[in-house]
Amino acid sequence: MYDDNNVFAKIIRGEIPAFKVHEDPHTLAFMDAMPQSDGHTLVIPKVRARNFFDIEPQALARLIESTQWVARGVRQAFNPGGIRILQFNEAMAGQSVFHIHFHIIPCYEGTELLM
Ligand code: DGP
Repeated sequence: MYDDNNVFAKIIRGEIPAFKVHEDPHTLAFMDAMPQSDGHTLVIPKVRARNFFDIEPQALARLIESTQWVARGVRQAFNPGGIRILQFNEAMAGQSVFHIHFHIIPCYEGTELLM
């Protein structure tokens, strides 16, 4: 089940603003509005997909390729000690926006992360 009124669908449609760092025909990346650390970035597909289980394999492959590309840019821009790549499915697992997305979360010395 996919709700077209979720915030990421609105960002794709340009109905609400986002700090975009990458866009191609299939994916979009933008800064997280509630960052866990400096450089926390989200990568989403443009297709309607609620989660990891809903998305078509080809769209997932494109999303992962885009995530790798963006994560390389985040690493270069922020120079963290490490980077977490996270993805949650359903509220029980911590998902709050029901349009599949990957988190790119830079990790720094002395900074404790909630996710
Ligand atoms: P998750 O818990 O995996 O569904 O993460 C959703 C993330 O989306 C969370 O880190 C906060 C972020 N977020 C929620 N609403 C907005 C928004 O309107 N704009 C942006 N840029 N990020 C948002």
